[in-house]
Amino acid sequence: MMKLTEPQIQAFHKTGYHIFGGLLTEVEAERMVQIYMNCLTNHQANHTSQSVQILRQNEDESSLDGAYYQLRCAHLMHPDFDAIIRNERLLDAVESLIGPNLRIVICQGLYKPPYTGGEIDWHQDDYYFRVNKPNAVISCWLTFDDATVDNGCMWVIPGAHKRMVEHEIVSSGKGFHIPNTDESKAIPIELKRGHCMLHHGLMPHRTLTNTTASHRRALAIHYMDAAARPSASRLQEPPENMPLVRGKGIEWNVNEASSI
Ligand SMILES: O=C(O)CCC(=O)C(=O)O
Repeated sequence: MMKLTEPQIQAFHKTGYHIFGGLLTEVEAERMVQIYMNCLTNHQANHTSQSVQILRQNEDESSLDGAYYQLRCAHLMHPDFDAIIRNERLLDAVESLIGPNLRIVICQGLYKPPYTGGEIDWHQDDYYFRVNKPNAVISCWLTFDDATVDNGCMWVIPGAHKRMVEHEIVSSGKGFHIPNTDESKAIPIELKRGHCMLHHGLMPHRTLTNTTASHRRALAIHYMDAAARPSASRLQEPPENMPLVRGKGIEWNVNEASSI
């Protein structure tokens, strides 16, 4: 077991995030880039596929060049993505924070192409997931390219993970954001390729537009305590979208979703 140390756990509770460091080598990160791009091409070619989504678009909506892509449930698209969500070192760290029973809420492969307008504004993951237990969600953000302020790295607000705040629907209609966020204490988390960070489900976070000529590909893996239950809409997901990756989990039946 490679659990976090007690000081690391205390620091996480105080700040709401933890810089894990290297999970993949440079060579492994480059391999994941190739896998990512192949999955994107293959799933886009299949026009009936719901698995590739465009989350944000440049003002010129006819241009796909400005799009920000999501491989929804990336772990189902390639065994190497599936291996990452089950990485023992990563699970040990997550277990240190939310306990030994771990389920995936969603695993998203997120790509900001060069010069994309795809900003993801401030939000809390717990606002989407609505898990029925406090402190039950940890998100891992793993980058396959060097992530910088200029190409859309993660930003957090240390210590701002203590309560849920109101969100509004973003103007495109796809997703929510926190209006009028106080950004005075916000910090960017720049990461080398293959490195990752963890944050609390209530941590307000965002990523900005990629203004550079480089690509920014990352995997956002959202873990939850498998003894808890997510929102009704997530209960309707096919079980393979939300696999148990460690320990024991409560089971539910799709029909329960309508009664919640
Ligand atoms: O990768 C990104 O650009 C944003 C990821 C994110 O905010 C999330 O997964 O909640």
